[in-house]
Amino acid sequence: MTLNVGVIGTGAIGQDHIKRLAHKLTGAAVVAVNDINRDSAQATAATIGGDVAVHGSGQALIDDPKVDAVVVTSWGPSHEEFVLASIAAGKPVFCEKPLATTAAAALRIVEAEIASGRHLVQVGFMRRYDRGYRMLKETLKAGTIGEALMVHCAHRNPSVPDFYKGDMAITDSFVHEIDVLRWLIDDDYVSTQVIIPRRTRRSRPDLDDPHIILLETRSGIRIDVEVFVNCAYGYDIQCEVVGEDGIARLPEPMSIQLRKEERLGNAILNDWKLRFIEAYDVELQEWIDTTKRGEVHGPSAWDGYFTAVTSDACVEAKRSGKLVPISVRDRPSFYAR
Ligand code: NAD
Ligand code: NAI
Ligand code: ISE
Repeated sequence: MTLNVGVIGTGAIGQDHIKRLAHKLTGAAVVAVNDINRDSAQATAATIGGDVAVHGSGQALIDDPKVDAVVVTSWGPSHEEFVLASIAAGKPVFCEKPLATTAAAALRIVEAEIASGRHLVQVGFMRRYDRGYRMLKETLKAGTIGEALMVHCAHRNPSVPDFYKGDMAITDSFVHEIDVLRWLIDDDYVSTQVIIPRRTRRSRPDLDDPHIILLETRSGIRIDVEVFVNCAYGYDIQCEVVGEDGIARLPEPMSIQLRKEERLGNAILNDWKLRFIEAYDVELQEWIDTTKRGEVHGPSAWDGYFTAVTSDACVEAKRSGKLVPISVRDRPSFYAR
């Protein structure tokens, strides 16, 4: 059986996911698209081939009886509407991160999913599917470096587009660390603090850059993350866990080491699409396979909610310059681990 998918949002990652679903992965077909920019939806539909419906609204796509499951790759602020509509229609929905741009909106999704009585929502936190992060998690689980004490990370983009402003370093970029570190060390956060160092000359007045974000976990692990989205030199994701008996580091992406002209070096990637290309493939293939079995195994609406609560606390900590507690209600039994 083929899973017939409708995709809302045919921008950068929407087009990328459509190529995967239609041409690379197995078991799915893209049968419908929608974008607020109709020309973009139309042009994307033409690249898919076959009979692809171009709908005038996200709701019309969700209501299309040919659509078995929905992929939401539109702007973050529009996610809540489409995820709630998918739940109301009883259709499985894969939503790109963030699940919603505020904790209140994410909670509305959690409550709607619980009320529906079915697991329908998966959030696009693809780092959990990255081979390097998975190896790091296995190393920690095996006890090779003892108990984790500290985690040092960096999230660096070469540059960001003009629409990227305000708190997006937290709400659009740092959300990946919020999700993947919680999964990696299997612990929840209790407080955060945000430090704004000297601003890079490459940033704009409407965007603080870089940030240093500190998190403390329930068991007392301290995490520091540098988020630097105009670092210029490349797209670079770093993660080092300091344990009682040793240190474990996220592997660098594979690249040829060159000895040339009195230099020894490796190329550095410059695009998130390439850095996590395998992770996106594994994530969506698993989503197709589990959706067909009526299951959800990936990051859940609860994970999306936890991330949104943490992200809201970080934004508050940035504004106040103070340590802000992170308090999340108890995990509902519906989302038992
Ligand atoms: P984009 O701007 O290229 O694409 C978004 C598209 O959504 C645009 O074509 C826009 O016209 C459309 N859109 C916006 N509002 C809509 C609405 N109400 N109805 C229908 N279409 C609408 O952005 P992008 O880079 O593709 O990012 C999309 C989402 O994916 C964001 O949530 C972003 O955070 C996420 N993302 C995730 C990753 C990842 O690594 N997992 C990477 C990039 C982006
Ligand atoms: P853009 O401003 O070029 O295009 C946004 C689109 O949204 C337009 O098609 C416009 O018609 C539509 N739009 C306008 N008003 C709207 C509204 N009220 N509600 C919904 N849609 C509306 O911006 P761009 O470059 O397309 O990116 C927006 C999204 O893409 C963000 O969510 C961002 O996270 C993500 N993104 C992130 C990248 C990154 O590297 N950080 C790269 C590209 C996109
Ligand atoms: C972008 O939206 C992504 O999700 C990328 O993975 C991230 O590294 C980048 O900073 C975001 O803007």
